[in-house]
Amino acid sequence: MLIVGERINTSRKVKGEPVIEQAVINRDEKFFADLARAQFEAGATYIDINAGTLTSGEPEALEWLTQVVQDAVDAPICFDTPNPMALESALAVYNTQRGRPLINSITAETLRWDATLPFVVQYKAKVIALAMDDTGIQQDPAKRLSVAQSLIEKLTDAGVPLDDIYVDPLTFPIGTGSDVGIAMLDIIDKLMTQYPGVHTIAGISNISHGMPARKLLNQAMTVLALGKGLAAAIIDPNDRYLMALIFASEALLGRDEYSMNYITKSREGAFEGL
Ligand code: THG
Repeated sequence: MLIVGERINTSRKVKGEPVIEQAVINRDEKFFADLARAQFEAGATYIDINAGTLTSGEPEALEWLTQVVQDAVDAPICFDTPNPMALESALAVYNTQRGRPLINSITAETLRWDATLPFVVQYKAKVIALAMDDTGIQQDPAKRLSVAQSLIEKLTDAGVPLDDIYVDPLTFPIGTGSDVGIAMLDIIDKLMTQYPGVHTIAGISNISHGMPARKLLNQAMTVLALGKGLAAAIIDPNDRYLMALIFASEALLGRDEYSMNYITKSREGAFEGL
């Protein structure tokens, strides 16, 4: 499983305080170097950076975060912004030796599609396709599935290889409706069957928004989605139990030959005390 570390996100609060946002405003380099390193060492493949709460200062903030993160760790970056100007300034300073960038995300909204696609092509980026269009985010899973399908068609028509596309069915908080979890699993299932070779990704932590004991819901949702073939997850890689569950699930799902990764992690002590 491809792990996208979600912790560098200005909307994230720690004990109710917007400490991430404040650290960006303070340009606290060590804070973000440490956050990037902690996630990388815990097994994050990509480091997600999101400065979305800064609105007018977002392009400068995302550019600065790009430099700090790429100097701290040898991991590619997931550029998490709906703002093409922020994407442009961050990609312009991105060190491609860290690996191909992951653009998070493109949608079927006309303006966003037109402004984002050139960067996907220019930087040969991998891209997250979010299932929304000019009508906004649809509650109805059948509608989200059809937006996702049309995005896959549009991207491949534009020359983006299927292997570079990560479709995101959108994760709704389970508090907003009892069926949102099963709906998301169903979209993943259908996409994997209809488009062999395409990948799916999800911002798993959204599922638990507003609920008690969030980690449990995130852990359970990750395992369930893995069972449907989820290829990548935007999660907190510093949740050791979650990471252990991912290794266990992949072994059980035939995604880990001879359970080698599972056994190696165990030998390294990754599961100690769990
Ligand atoms: N899809 C895509 N990108 C995304 C999302 C998605 N990017 C943003 C978001 N959703 C994924 N990132 C987060 C980051 C933090 C949290 C949720 C999603 C979160 N954090 C807790 C909080 O703020 O209270 C803190 C959790 C903790 O660290 O303890 O909820 O869906 N493509």
